[in-house]
Amino acid sequence: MKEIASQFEIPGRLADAVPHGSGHIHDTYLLRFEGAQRPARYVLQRINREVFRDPDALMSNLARICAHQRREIEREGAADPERRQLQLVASRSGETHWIDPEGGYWRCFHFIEGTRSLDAVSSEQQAYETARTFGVFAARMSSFEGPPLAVTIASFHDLEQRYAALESAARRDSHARARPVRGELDRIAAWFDRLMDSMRRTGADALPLRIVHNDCKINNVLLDAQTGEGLCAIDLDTVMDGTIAGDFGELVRTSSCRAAEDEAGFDAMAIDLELLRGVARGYASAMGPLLTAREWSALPLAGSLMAFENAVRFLTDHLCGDVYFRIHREAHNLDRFRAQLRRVELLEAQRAAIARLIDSARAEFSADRAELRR
Ligand code: ADP
Ligand code: GN1
Ligand code: MG
Repeated sequence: MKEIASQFEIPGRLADAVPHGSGHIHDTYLLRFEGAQRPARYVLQRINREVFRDPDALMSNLARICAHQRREIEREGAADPERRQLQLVASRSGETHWIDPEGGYWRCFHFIEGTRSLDAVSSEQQAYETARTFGVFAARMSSFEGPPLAVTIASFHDLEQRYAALESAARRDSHARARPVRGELDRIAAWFDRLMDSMRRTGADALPLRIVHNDCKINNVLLDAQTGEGLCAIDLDTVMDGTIAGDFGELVRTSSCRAAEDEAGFDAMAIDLELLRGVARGYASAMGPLLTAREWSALPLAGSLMAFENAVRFLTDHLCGDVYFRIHREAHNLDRFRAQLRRVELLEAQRAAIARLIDSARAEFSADRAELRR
């Protein structure tokens, strides 16, 4: 670790390096440096190259996105600008990353002090702040200029392709894991048909593209550890063209109940409408004025779509031998899958109530709100 850390422009001496966070994709370490004017902490990450096939394009996106966010934050005149966005530390040769002799891509960020990321939400205020932070991030990206961002993962939220990948994994059954989930595969097939139909009915299959975050899960936001204020959207590797349904849906999936993603406890799984009100109001407070009527109409379905997409991806990975998402115990992806499929059922049962909360947020924050209130 010392050798890798020494490739970045960091003053002082490395005191320790420990694995950090609960992300499923990269290898993330927290570094503590001593000996310069004062101790300082950094986040060192090895990019997952199985997931991100073109790390050069990814890093070029990331540098442009960080610079744009920085400019917007300065223009807004927000307090504490360096805690509101990711900041890369340059390599000794002035690059955004360092490539090790095995071809591993490493990058380093300033650690944003005095913050925390949550794996489950526990109050309406937390849901509001999380959603608002992702909303603010996307609203800032609406003024992004220059050549289009590279596509870092193709067809990232393409439900038909995700479902086809599951079917083919089940057919191949490379790890002999399909038999115990036969019944669940049938349930998934039925949900797939129903949700595709709902997508067509609500217009969620024909939404405009805009630059979105694409991975708005709750632990990809840093909240101020003291005040709870949402400060910074992180994990920017999938920021590219996408739809509002992906972002809002991921917020609903991860912040509409008190359970963590892999937890299937009956009470904690219940959809909590107070939390959902926080999500709807928080996201709309920033993005509401920019949304079209068609986008608003797609929002009530978005959470079910993202819970379903993640369920399909977790089960696919379980069947393929856990090659994509990091797991921490045996059958972890199977547990995640079961919890997410249950979430689809619970969210669909509440779709009308969710739509009412979104309508209220629309009346409060959309561009045509005066008309809607009448
Ligand atoms: P992954 O793609 O594996 O989820 P992330 O980029 O989300 O990787 O990082 C994993 C975790 O590390 C985050 O959930 C967050 O808790 C923490 N983290 C990442 N970058 C920073 C940072 N600059 N400051 C503070 N914490 C960070
Ligand atoms: C991954 O990187 P992380 O842990 O924030 C995944 C998301 C999934 C999520 C499920 C690049 O997010 O798409 O929804 O796990 N990221 C990528 O927890 O595939
Ligand atoms: Mg993450």
